[in-house]
Amino acid sequence: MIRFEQTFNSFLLQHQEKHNRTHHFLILLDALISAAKHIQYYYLTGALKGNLGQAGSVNVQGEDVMRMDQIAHEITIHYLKASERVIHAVSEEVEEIVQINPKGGRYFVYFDPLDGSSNVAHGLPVGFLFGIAKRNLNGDEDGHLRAGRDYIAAGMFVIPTGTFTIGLKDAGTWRFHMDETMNFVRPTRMILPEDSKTWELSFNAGNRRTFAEPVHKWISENESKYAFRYLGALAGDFHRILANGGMFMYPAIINHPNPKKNRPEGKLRLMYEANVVAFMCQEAGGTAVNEKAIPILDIQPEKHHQRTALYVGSKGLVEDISGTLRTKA
Ligand code: AHM
Ligand code: MG
Repeated sequence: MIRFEQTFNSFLLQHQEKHNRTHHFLILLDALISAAKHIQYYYLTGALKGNLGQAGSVNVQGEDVMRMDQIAHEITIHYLKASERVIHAVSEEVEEIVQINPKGGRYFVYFDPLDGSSNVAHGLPVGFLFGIAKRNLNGDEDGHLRAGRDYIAAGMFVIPTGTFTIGLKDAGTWRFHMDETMNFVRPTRMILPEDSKTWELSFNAGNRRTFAEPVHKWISENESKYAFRYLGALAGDFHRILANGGMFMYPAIINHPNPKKNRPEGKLRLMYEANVVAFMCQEAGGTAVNEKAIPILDIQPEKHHQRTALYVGSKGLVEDISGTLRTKA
């Protein structure tokens, strides 16, 4: 039987018509898709081209930068420039804001071009995460430190499976698969399942004793009710949560035996990691909070590379752990 697919482009044109989006938004999304495909190509051929090793330098977070991270960053900046629609971008790979088209652009793009770098050397899944905000049309610019609630879209590509998920403001979260012609097809609206039978928990279990005592206790009391999955790349782990329900968490680390390894602010980055999944989760009927049970999307960032703890997923579970988080706040 022939199966007829809808492409992302036709989906987007219909979305444009229905939600009064400008063609500028479409051009920007096309640029991000081109970047993701290009990164995926490099990733798939990386082992052969020697791109999966260490580049010998450190990124702004003081971590080793792998060659693929740099390549993915350069590719993304190239396509954002070519789109001419971006004022500036914030990339996990670069400390400074990257000026793209300050006079003519309309959007800010916050992105992590290759998230989950510990998987790179093994050719395992990584993510390309992005959030988009619009320029301020109603007053002074604000340093472009936008809270997640002001994003108009956020998405992620799981590389190298080529699955693309995007949350569109007030228009749902949608998943697309890449077909053999490298087109994104088959839009599926993602709604977190209410039935807890399929719910999963996802967190770095090796860290559990380093979490705040009430969080550790909550895990001990609740973990046996759910399946446990952890890949170590947010895009892959969150991909499962969106489909199956449950909760991904990266709590604050405060009780590490080596105090230098504590991360009281959390590990993940607010603007291009936590906000991206929180935005998609909200559009799919879920929610996300930080260590103080404050909604992630309400946090007003003070700096572009700000970190946060993250609890994201099905409302029932995130609200349950929020009660625990409030008791210690
Ligand atoms: P990265 O930006 O250095 O790749 O780190 C972000 C990644 C996330 O994708 C993932 O959820 C988390 O870090 C995994 O961290 P850990 O290895 O501590 O479990
Ligand atoms: Mg990252």
